[in-house]
Amino acid sequence: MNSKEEEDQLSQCLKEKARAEGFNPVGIARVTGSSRIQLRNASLERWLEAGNQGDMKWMQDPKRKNIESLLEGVSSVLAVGLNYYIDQKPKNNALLIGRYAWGQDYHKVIEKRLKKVGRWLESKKKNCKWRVCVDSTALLEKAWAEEAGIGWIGKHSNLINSNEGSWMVLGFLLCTEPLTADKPSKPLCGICRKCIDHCPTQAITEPFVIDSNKCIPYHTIENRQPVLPENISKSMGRWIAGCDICQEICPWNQKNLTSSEDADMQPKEWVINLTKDQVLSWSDDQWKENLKNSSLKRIKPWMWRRNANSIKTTKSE
Ligand code: B12
Repeated sequence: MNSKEEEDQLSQCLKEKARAEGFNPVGIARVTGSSRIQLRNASLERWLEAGNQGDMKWMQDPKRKNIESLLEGVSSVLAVGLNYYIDQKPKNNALLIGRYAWGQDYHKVIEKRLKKVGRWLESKKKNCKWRVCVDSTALLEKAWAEEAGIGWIGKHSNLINSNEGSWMVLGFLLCTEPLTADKPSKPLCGICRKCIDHCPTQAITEPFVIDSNKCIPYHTIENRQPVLPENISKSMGRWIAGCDICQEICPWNQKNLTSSEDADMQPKEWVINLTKDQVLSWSDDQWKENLKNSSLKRIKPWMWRRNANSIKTTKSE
């Protein structure tokens, strides 16, 4: 086998290993100074200059524009999606929580599984260095996912895969091993602008651009102010943690949705059954218990109460 054939075979096997861990889609990008990544870096720059990050100062970390700063000598990126769609609706009048957070903390779930894939790669290529990135590292994730061909960036700015839709969280294995790249994805939103028109706070200020200062997830998850702005509380409906409106309305999420059977993605009982009374009456200790192994622990107990108090449209039961 020549070295190109060997590289192809290793790349295929690596993707198989990732699929065996429950990831779908999976794809590989090469770190070669792609002009698309340069364009996405320029978009990030413009986004920051416009102040769209709100108080998320950590978004300004210059490392986000330089993948090499996350792993010296990085040559390839394995990008994976983990489907979190569950064919279930919250109870009538329940407060609403973004679907990405219904199950176990996806950061931990993805990290644990991708580390297994990384260890397998190292067993095949002794000198290979690798690193797992999920959400919290300074990686421009959706741009790399697009580059690896696992989906395109929709006008709502979430990554969409033509078979799986957009109900997936993303994970990345950076490595120093040269691997065979997949074709980058092409945008397929066409002239559709449903996500833009249905956003109750007009947070999608132009296609592909989210102003966090207007986005319900930003205010319910990231905003640390004691009171939410009036324009948000007036429009947040029953969304107490995150918001899925721009994805719910997306035509790519209407057909052939596979309900995840992954044990880690199944909803916690309280998450799909939550009332305002519960939110306000649970003690900090009770909240700590609820939020164990959940990505929702980013929302502190006082923030749950603040968010509940901002919700105007629901009866308590
Ligand atoms: C900051 C952040 C937020 C912020 C800001 C949102 C945002 N869109 O930036 C807030 C708190 C609001 C947020 C909300 C949500 N988030 Co968030 N968030 C992130 C984080 C940490 C960084 C995103 C980022 O780089 N923003 C900066 C701006 C510049 O990037 P952008 O909006 O993506 O802009 C890109 C496009 O506009 C594109 N672009 C520009 N012009 C053009 C033109 C064309 C033609 C094309 C195709 C593209 C394009 O280039 C830009 C740069 O890449 C990522 C994890 C990570 N490390 O990347 C998760 C991440 C994006 N979030 C995620 C999730 C699940 C959500 C929510 C769905 C949660 C919820 N249910 O409430 C919402 C969705 C809201 C929305 N519509 O974006 C997932 C998305 C998974 C997916 N399928 O895409 C990620 C990838 C985390 C993960 N590892 O899974 N999030």
